[in-house]
Amino acid sequence: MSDDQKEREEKTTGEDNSEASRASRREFFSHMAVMGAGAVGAATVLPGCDRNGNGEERRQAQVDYPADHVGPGELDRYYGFWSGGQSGEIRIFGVPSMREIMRVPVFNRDAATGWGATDYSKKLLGGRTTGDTHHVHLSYTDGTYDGRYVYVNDKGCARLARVDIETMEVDRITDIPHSQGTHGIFPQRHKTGLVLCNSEYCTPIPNDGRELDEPEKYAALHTAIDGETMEVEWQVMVEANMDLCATDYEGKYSFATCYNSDKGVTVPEMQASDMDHAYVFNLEAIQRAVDAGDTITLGDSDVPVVDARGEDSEYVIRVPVPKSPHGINVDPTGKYAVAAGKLSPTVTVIAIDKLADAFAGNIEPRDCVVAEPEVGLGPLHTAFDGRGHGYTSIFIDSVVTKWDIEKAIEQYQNGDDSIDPIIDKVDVHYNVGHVNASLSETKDADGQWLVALCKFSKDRFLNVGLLHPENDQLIDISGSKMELIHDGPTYPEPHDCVVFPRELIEPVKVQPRTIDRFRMYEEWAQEDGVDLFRANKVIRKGEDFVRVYMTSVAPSFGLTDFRVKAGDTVQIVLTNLDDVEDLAHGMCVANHDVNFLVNPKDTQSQTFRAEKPGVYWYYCPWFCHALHLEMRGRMIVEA
Ligand code: RUQ
Ligand code: CUA
Repeated sequence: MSDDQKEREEKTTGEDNSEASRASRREFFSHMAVMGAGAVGAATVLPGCDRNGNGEERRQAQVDYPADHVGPGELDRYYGFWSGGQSGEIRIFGVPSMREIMRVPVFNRDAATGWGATDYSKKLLGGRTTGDTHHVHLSYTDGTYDGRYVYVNDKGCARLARVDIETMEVDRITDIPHSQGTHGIFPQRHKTGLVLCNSEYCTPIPNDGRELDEPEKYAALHTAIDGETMEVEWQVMVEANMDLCATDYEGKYSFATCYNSDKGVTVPEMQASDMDHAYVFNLEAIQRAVDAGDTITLGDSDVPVVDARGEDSEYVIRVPVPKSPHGINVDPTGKYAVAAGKLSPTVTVIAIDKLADAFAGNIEPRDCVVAEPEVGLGPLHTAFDGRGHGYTSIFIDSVVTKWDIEKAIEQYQNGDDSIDPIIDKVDVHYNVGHVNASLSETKDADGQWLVALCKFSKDRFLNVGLLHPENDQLIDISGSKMELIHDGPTYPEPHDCVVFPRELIEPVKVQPRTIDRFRMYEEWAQEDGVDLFRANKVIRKGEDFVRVYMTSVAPSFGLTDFRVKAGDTVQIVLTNLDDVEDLAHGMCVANHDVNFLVNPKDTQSQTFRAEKPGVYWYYCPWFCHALHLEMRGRMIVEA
């Protein structure tokens, strides 16, 4: 292996593909086989048939593995967390293989896990079954990811959810008062801290039937949610819409792009003016106002609100930027915030250390702009490599533009057109939205991989009908020229992603029962005088409500049958006693639309009506054992 190849290999999969680590993974699989789950791994490839469809020729040609090759049994060097857009979920990818490894249901109804149907998920979701996840961010300590939480927004219903990384399960969902189209979110980076959330849409506030036809009076809110408690701490009311969000590295400021400073309600109105704004929020001043009670409340919400509509103030200043800005991204040094023009071919670089002077009134907000390089038609988002370069996604041109931040500043200051900050452009396929690079949004940006989330795949994949997949492309940015490495079809529509080395998080393999969900089950068990790990019984809780406690150990349930009466509401509480990693069971009740997953040492529950007398088999839907099909029992519904 040449040095070059070795370096590639290390960057691709890290050191952990040592014989020892592969051996330990082998042990796990042989353990599964001993348990009787061997059938799971019995792949069937018919003789003479290559699954790639190209036969021996292709196998021979594959001697030179490409840079993103992560071989069978090898692990990716990086994790990627993708938002799932209209699917309402989060997806976990491996980078550079770009394999989708897992999905985390968030605002959606997920049939595989029962999310959205189980009792606790229903309680978190408040009866809603759809979502639109746009931005995923991890919690921070000292400017980098601390591996505790993932935050994700729902643009559809103005919510912020938090995923507990230890168990990869949503543990909190917070409704944002008086907000519509909650879009940009960003956690504070010195320490999370607050998670700031923007309302993209302006409405009457409170939105109770007043000012229906007076859009000039509509307003929007910049909301701060405590990343630990997930409580809404405060809101700042501004006069116009807010799109993307960012925070600095010191906890002083948050940012929002405003693409519709005219407050239009039709498309032509929304793009009328040549200059819009980047709002800068002074978090210390806002906190002082909140502490001093210098706030109002709105409608039925008791969240303190700072009214900062209209003029620049100690709370917010408006930096003029051209035209209809979309993304705003802070570079890994924490010195610059870069707003992308969308309808202008430029990005605007704002020097964060000048903002204090602008807040003090010593300079104009526009004086904080230190560069405005021309990057292409339709710039949307900018990622960074930690070596002084920005990588801006260009929607209309379908390219990613790599540019030099300091050169752009020099060009702007000297008005010198002989200085060209543009280093490279690479075609992407097609119409790229977000780009994000490994650790780009932390002070540790490592400049290895860039992911381009393309909104259209057109001809890049097999034709699958009316709806085409998105195309998530991987670009190697470790050299001076960008290199497109991989096309990846994804189910609609990931908006954003974060990519970080796998060492930064450490999910568990057996349910530690630490999140809030278990408080609910403990309360029930106490109320009913049972031990969740032993109980296999039916407890009648009222005229027509029964709670059925059950345990599971492969390949049986603790109850071979249970009896209820027709018309009963039945709540099945299933505790999985198995503690072998990935030995999941589940509960599916025939013809009753009940189906949920129970991981090792987990408890889950679902509630349904048993309408008609008869015998209904319940069974385990997760392939858990050689006798998996026998893992079933009868629900007997008496007349
Ligand atoms: S957005 S394609 Cu929802 Cu982040 Cu820019
Ligand atoms: Cu338990 Cu299948």
